[in-house]
Amino acid sequence: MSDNPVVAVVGATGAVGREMLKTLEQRNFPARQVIALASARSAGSKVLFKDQEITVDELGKDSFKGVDLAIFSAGGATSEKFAPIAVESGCVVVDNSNAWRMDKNVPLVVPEVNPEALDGHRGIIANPNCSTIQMVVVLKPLHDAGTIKRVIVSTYQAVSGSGQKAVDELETQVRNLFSMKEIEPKVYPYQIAFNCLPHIDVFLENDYTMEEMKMVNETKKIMGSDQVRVTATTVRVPVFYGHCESVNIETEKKITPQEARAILSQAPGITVLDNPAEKIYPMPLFAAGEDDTFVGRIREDETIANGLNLWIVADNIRKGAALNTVQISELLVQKNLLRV
Ligand code: NAP
Ligand code: 12T
Repeated sequence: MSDNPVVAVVGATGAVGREMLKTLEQRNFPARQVIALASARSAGSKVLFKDQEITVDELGKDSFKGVDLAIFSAGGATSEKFAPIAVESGCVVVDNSNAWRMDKNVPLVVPEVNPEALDGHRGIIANPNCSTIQMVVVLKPLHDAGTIKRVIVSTYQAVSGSGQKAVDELETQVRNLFSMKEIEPKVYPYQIAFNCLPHIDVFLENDYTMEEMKMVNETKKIMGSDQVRVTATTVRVPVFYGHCESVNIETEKKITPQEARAILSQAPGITVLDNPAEKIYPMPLFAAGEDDTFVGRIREDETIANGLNLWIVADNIRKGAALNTVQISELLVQKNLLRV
């Protein structure tokens, strides 16, 4: 492609969509024009991009004429219906929803882990789940060093993962509790303020949640290995931005904590924060707004021969969503893959 691409952001008014516009701007993505799309609810409203107000248009079948790259962040149902329409109109789609991730014709990409998966794409590329992204960024260099056999992960996920309404709900509940008003849960089934909910996305027949099974299945697909066994418990905590994960791994070859720190310090997209004596460890409060994935509390699992425990934190809206999507888009430009 000789000209810079025309980019459409679908879901531009949402928590992820607004961060997407900010990230495209901050990283100076080479867009000839940026178009903002959302539902009829916010058609006509304005979003900011490079100090300019862009008027939001209602998403429709004709929205993608003249568009080269369509970034979707408007829910699975919207992606399911409109991503094929966008591809039909000549767009390449990078999709943030769960709709296409496990389709065998759709690459599921974390640029630090499997950029080669983009080659030969058929028009739709999927951005993985936020919890999967930050975990595989850390697992990949350790897998290359010692071959991971098994992963046990528990997550502590921020409310921003479920959209702007959930951010507002936590804030309202905290305010109401301090002024002795009634709490009325809407986004979540129970009060989230001062609580933890071991329930993210829907429950499945095996009694795991969909969020847990995304971590299991997406990790295998991105790491390109069915041999990595993963089991997950995903928990919503009353934090606004930043997901945390307690991750236990078992490897074929022993990796000492010192070796793991050295490997991870050299790996792309990772900052090691691990000095217990100085109380240095990753926390969501400090990861929020940052691009890197932070890892610390690296220590030996003393119950098995080759095991490590790790604590991984990242901004779920940035690396977990908008940043990873923009990094994929940058790779598409660099690799000249914006035409199918
Ligand atoms: P959000 O704050 O609720 O925003 C939703 C956005 O989608 C809004 O812009 C909304 O527009 C738009 N939208 C909703 N229904 C639509 C429709 N029928 N047609 C067109 N636009 C529609 O949610 P969010 O947190 O930004 O999440 C958006 C998407 O990103 C979801 O698919 C979610 O699964 C995904 N996501 C992925 C990750 C990840 O793990 N990678 C993390 C978070 C979210 P209006 O203003 O018109 O309502
Ligand atoms: N339900 O991209 O609620 O599949 O935190 C991401 C986040 C789904 C997804 C959440 C979710 C996704 C959430």
